[in-house]
Amino acid sequence: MKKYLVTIAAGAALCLTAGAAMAGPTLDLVKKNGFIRCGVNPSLIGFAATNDAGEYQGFDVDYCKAVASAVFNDPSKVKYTPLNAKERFTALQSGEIDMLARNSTWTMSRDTQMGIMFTGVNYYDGQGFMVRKSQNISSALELNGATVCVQTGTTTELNLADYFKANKMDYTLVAFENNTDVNNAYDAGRCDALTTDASGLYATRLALQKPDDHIVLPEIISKEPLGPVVRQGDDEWFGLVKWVGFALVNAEELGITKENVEQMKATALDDQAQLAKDPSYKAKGSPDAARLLGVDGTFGQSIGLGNDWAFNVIKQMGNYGEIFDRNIGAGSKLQIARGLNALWSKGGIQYAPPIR
Ligand SMILES: N[C@@H](CCC(=O)N[C@@H](CS)C(=O)NCC(=O)O)C(=O)O
Repeated sequence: MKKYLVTIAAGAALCLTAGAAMAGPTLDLVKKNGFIRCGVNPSLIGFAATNDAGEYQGFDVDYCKAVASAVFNDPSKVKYTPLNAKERFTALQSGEIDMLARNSTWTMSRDTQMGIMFTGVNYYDGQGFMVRKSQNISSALELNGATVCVQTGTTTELNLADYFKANKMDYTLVAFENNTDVNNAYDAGRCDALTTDASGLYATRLALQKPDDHIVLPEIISKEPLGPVVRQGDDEWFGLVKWVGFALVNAEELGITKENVEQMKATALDDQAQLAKDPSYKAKGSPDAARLLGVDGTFGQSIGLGNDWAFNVIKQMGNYGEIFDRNIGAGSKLQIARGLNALWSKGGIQYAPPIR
């Protein structure tokens, strides 16, 4: 019996012990440089684009800033590299950037054959079509014989071929390496339809001469899980970038916002102090919040950071829902509905593993 108990205790110790803190080479370099080199889209309104002051803003930009907040408690510690579709992965492979946050679809070949890894999905998307209202088209299935504008080096051009083939339709391709050329060609009437990720269609439409003259057709022809990407071979950095995303989603689930995060942390600290005095004390805050905010446990250490890593992210950037709303959702020009990007508990599929 005694031997049996010893075995259980040893097993439990083994299962619960966290690994020693280890900063990977990328984090070391980032700390040495004093900033994160983040690859972003040159101009995709709502996701990554420069404002009048020449500063990058947007949903993807905020992911770079969230990582900078975790590492430096300062979202401004980012150096942005604008990259088009063709250049983006090479910039990561060559070490020119530390991470990529640029509406990039997580596919098997990209994830397994290119020396890069997707850290998660910050936006569940799908490919759609935009046409001029004057064409009186209400479905993509009416596009037989159409001329379609598309950007090269994307999943978009591959899905387009699949879709037309599957529906036994013909099309003429007008392809460009740069988005501006795609949009200008469509705006000038050189093609009947423009196709890209639905998020990109809404962003592109705003940049056209007369946005109201165009509609997005209802068909979504592919799965485009968009997410941040890092180089293979640095597990610690991969973990850090990945868990910043999970922290943002967990914060939304727990109702922790930019506004109330200080208060939530104070409550967690008070709970701990009361519990130390009286084990029967009923905590006011949730244990999940205490772990996320670094009050309980040492979770930051395992990704090479301090325990206030997630607290700093939420304090600087807000939670996932807040980032979504102000850049592309209800509080933005784009007005994109949460849809698939609502939390799993609210009808969407955004779901983060627990901090434990
Ligand atoms: N998600 C797709 C498409 C991403 C993509 O590059 N989309 C275009 C059209 S919205 C874009 O962002 N272009 C901006 C640019 O290259 O400047 C992929 O990863 O291949």
